Amino acid sequence: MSPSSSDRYLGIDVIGDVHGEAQKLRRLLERLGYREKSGVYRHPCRLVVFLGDFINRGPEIRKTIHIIRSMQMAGEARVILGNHEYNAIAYARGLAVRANPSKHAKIEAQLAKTLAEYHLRAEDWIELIDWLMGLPICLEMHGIRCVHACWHKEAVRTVVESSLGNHITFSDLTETAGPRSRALKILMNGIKITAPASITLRKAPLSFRIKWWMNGHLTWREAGYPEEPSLPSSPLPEDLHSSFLSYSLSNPLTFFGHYGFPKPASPLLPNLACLDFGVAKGGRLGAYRWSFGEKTLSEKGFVLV
Ligand SMILES: [Mn+2]
Repeated sequence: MSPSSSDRYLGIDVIGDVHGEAQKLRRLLERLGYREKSGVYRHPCRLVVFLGDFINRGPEIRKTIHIIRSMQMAGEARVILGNHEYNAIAYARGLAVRANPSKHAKIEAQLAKTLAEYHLRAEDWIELIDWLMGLPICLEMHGIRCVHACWHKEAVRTVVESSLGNHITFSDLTETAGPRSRALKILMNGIKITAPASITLRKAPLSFRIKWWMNGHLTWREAGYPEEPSLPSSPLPEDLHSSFLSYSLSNPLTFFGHYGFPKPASPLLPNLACLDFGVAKGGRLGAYRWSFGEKTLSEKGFVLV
C-alpha cells in the first residue's frame, strides 16, 4: 500500500483560486468525487493540483488552508504558490516589505481577513508561513504544466534551475531586483503592459494585465485580460509584441489561475485554460477534470460550483 504511488492515478483535477471559500471548496471536491475520510478529502484514483491564491478575501481562510494542507500532507494534492501567498510570506518575513511603508500597508490591507483569522494564533501563523515557503512556484507533472499566472519558459528555467530552487527563499525576500525576482513575478503575477497617456481615455498611464499567450497582433482593447473597454481599438505598436509569448500549440496542456475573468468556462487555446472564476468576487470556484492521455482541452472538462 502506497497512497502516493503514481500507478494509482488515472487523472488530475486542477483547482483554481479558492480565496478562503471553504464551503464552495467542499462542494467542488464532492462534485469531483472526493470524499472526506479521517479528515482528508481523497479520491480512489485522482489527485488535485491547487493553483495558489487560496488565502485572503473569503469567509473561511483557516478552514480552506486546513482542507488543502491536509490533502497535500496525505499525498492527495499538490499545491503551488499564488501572488497572495507570496505576499503573505513577504509580509511575515520580508525585510524589503517592512522597509517600504506603502507596500507594507497595501499587503496588510490585502491580508486583512487572513490576519484577523490568525489573530492570537501566532504559532499557527508561523507554521502557515513555513509551509508556504516549502511550496513550489510551478509544476510539470504527468505531462501537464501548472502555474499561478503565466507559464513563461525562460522564467520557469530561471527559477527551477537556480541554486535557490522552485520555492521562496529568504534571499528572495531581500533581493527583489534581479533576474530571479523578475521571473518569480512573471510566474505568480503575469505580464502587464502600460498604455501611453496619448491613447489612454480613462486615466494615464494605464498598466494592465495582458493575454500573454497571444502573439501581440491585437488592438489595445483586445490585449487586456480582462479586456479593457477604456482603451481604443487601434493596433498595439510592434515594440510591445515581444511582451506576448505566442504560446505554442505543441506545448503540454497548461493550467493557470489568477485572472478572475468572468467568462464562459472554455479553453483559451486547445492546450491552455485559466481556472480562476473570481469565486470571492461574486463569481464561481472552478476546476478542470483532466484524465491521463487527454491531449486537447474541451469545455466538458470544466467543473464549476
Ligand atoms: Mn492571483
